[in-house]
Amino acid sequence: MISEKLANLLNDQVNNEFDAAQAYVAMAAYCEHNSYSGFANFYLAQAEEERYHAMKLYEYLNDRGIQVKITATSTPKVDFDSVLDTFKVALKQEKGVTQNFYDLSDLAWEEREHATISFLNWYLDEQVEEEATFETHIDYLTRIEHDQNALFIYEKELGKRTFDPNAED
Ligand code: OFO
Repeated sequence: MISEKLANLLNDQVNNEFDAAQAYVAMAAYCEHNSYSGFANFYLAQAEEERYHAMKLYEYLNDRGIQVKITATSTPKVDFDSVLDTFKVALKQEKGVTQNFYDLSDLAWEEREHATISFLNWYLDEQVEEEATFETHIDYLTRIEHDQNALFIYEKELGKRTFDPNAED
């Protein structure tokens, strides 16, 4: 049985994931506006992934007999100093999401809610991957920041990214 406290925190995370999606669309818009369509594509795929994360939580809550309450998303950051800056902001955001899942897991363990503990493990693994991805991009972009040719090639690579929900589970 999921307590009201745990259900509310899980519900908050549905909304946090939609917030993350909006933040990534805002980063895509910044990149697109500055003629970096490959980076914009990367962020649009990331936004799709965040919506998938939100809906996975949504389905879990439904399966547990809890009605999800969707709230308005918060206004994302829209001004950035550079493409590299978007990746730094993204990493910070991901670290915040990781903390959310640690808090959720702590509560699930406290309540001995074993099904929820098991469900949340997927997100904990996912967050390790997400943070590593952004850290790698920050390292590469820092290295090639002033090399327009390298930046062009790197951007084209990220322009190929697509989101495949079937590859997630
Ligand atoms: Fe949902 O993983 Fe990023 O935020």
